[in-house]
Amino acid sequence: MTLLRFLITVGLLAFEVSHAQAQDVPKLQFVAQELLYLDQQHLKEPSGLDAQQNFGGFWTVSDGYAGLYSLIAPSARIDAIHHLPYQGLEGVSAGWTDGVHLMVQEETNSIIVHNTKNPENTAQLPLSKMDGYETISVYFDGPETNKGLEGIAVDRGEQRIFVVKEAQPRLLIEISSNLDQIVGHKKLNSKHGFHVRGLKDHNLDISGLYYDSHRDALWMASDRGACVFLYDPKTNEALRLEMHFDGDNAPDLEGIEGITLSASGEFLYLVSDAGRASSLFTFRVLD
Ligand SMILES: [Ca+2]
Ligand SMILES: [Ca+2]
Repeated sequence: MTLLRFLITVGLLAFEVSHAQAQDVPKLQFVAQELLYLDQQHLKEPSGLDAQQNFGGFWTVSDGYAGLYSLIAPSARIDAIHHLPYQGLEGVSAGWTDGVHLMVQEETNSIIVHNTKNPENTAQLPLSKMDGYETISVYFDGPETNKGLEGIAVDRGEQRIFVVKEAQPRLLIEISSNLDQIVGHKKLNSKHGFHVRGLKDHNLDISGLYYDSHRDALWMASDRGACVFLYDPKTNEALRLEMHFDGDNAPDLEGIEGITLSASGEFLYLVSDAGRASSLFTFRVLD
């Protein structure tokens, strides 16, 4: 093989690989924004989101009120509130076992376990009481209490639970299925794909988490980055997803703190904690 032919062959192979990767990356097409600021029901800071796979609704939590909200969409209205003994909740996942909701409380860096069928047994499980905490304790030292847990997601198939620390540093933590052990952790650094042009690295946060069993990947929302990352835990690489809008009416995604997919994976949903502009956003996922 001549050198020229070799170079052309290598070039074509590289093109095919990058082309295949580009095709595998989903894009997001904006569909709708519904305001989600419900003063009377104390839902003023929507901060976590999960889909109710059988009913088409959602679960959400709010920092400022100790409640787990069942939400109907479209029309973004509340159909039930489960009152909880804990507030300051920043993330929710309903996919663990039937009736059980796992939430995160930022100030104490705890997982809250709540069973809607047995609500008096709600438990608060601080990471600091779990086996293996010494492997991550250095990241939680210091007086800053607003850089703690912001998201939770579950992989029901493999019985994995993930939580994310928002910043300083951004950290993905895996918890054992019986919620008593830190199994592993990964820093979500700029070199892993977590960067947004124009935003300093220490300002980029991760504020919402969802596990996608079809892709074996984690979807992550960023409040300050106003964007969505798709993260592959096997390669430790994240991609920031392109968003498409009709015309110039791009929604303001600053403050997004919750993220989930529809059961079919066809739609991505986000909630924002943005005062009276707090909203539920719908995007179509284009593969
Ligand atoms: Ca919040
Ligand atoms: Ca925070």
